[in-house]
Amino acid sequence: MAKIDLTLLKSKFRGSMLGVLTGDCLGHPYEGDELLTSGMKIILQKYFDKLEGPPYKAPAMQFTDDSVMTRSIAQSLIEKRQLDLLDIAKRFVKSYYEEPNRGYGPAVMTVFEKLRANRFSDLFTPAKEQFNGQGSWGNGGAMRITPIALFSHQNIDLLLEMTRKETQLTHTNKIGVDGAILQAIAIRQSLLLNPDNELDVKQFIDDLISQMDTIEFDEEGLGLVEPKPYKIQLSLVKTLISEGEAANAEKVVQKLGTSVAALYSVPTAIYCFLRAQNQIEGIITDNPFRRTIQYAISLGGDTDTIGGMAGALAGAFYGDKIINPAILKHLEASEEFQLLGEKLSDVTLSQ
Ligand code: F2R
Ligand code: MG
Ligand code: MG
Repeated sequence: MAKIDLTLLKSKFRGSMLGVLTGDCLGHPYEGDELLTSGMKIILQKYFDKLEGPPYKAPAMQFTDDSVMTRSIAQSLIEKRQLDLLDIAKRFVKSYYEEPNRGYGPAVMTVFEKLRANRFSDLFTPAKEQFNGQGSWGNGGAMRITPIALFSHQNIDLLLEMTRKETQLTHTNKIGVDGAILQAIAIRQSLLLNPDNELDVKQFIDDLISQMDTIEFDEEGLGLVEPKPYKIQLSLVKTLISEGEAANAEKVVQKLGTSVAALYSVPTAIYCFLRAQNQIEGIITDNPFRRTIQYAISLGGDTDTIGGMAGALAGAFYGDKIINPAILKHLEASEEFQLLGEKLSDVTLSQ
């Protein structure tokens, strides 16, 4: 991978943090919807056009749990300059009790309640107890992992360790943890590539597949029927990408999924980012960041989270200059997220 100059790297930190926020704010009104009909896609196109057009007054688009938890991790890393799980857990719980209606996952709220009840004396048992001891396989770990991936991008072993530990505060099922790892290594890859060169999409997926090959082993001897589920999903991503326009939205949703399950949303987000390297029928824009998020939303399902994860990848690849400032003006807390990206880059790059 080519060396990235410091100014560009800092822009990529800001871009990735803003990518989460943008996908979350613009995606959440559609969360839980079916795959958008062609009529709905036209309305979405006009909506994005309007956001990018001349300024108009409207209430800011609100963010949800995805951005709240991303913000908590970024704030903690900036203040503590290392992974401080107790601090992160406290921030998660504080934000949840301050604003419980930010659209949290139905089960993860129990973790926050138990952490508060045990006064943070045991950080991991509440998550381990979820779903009768199976732990959550939701995408809540992956949706918030951006600051960890940025902070630890220089050291892959540190990235894996930090991602595992932090995710296990709420998600202990291997599928939930490995989903967060896949998103983190995909952000790292995007960060380390030069956007002036055309993205080698096939190589990008092959690199992810080879890394997941070593990460996805049946470490607990659970006798999993298929021990490499993310590898399989990534192979599907590769096949769909190779099909180009022939891979229509129905097929993409059917093969990759758009649910709250990490396995059926993290590879989908990666696909959205990679697919948006080229024009997509019905999405009229020359801006690949917008195309990534608009396409992710058009697939329906967990739109805020898939939009946010895909946005994090696009922002980490292109940097924040790619994001139309007119769109950012319509988002709650966009200045705060830009600043968090800036401060996180200062802390990371001064170590
Ligand atoms: N909660 C939502 N969306 C619901 C609609 C919100 C509405 N628009 C509003 O604003 O009120 N979105 C957020 O939740 C997802 C992240 O969830 P997370 O953090 O992973 O939570 P949880 O509860 O741990 O898991 C989610 C669900 O997955 C199923 N599940 C997980 N593990 C399971 C297991 N081992 N066995 C069976 N089911 C399991 C459960 O249904 C969980 O509740 C994001 O979309 C975020 O935006
Ligand atoms: Mg959400
Ligand atoms: Mg969601």
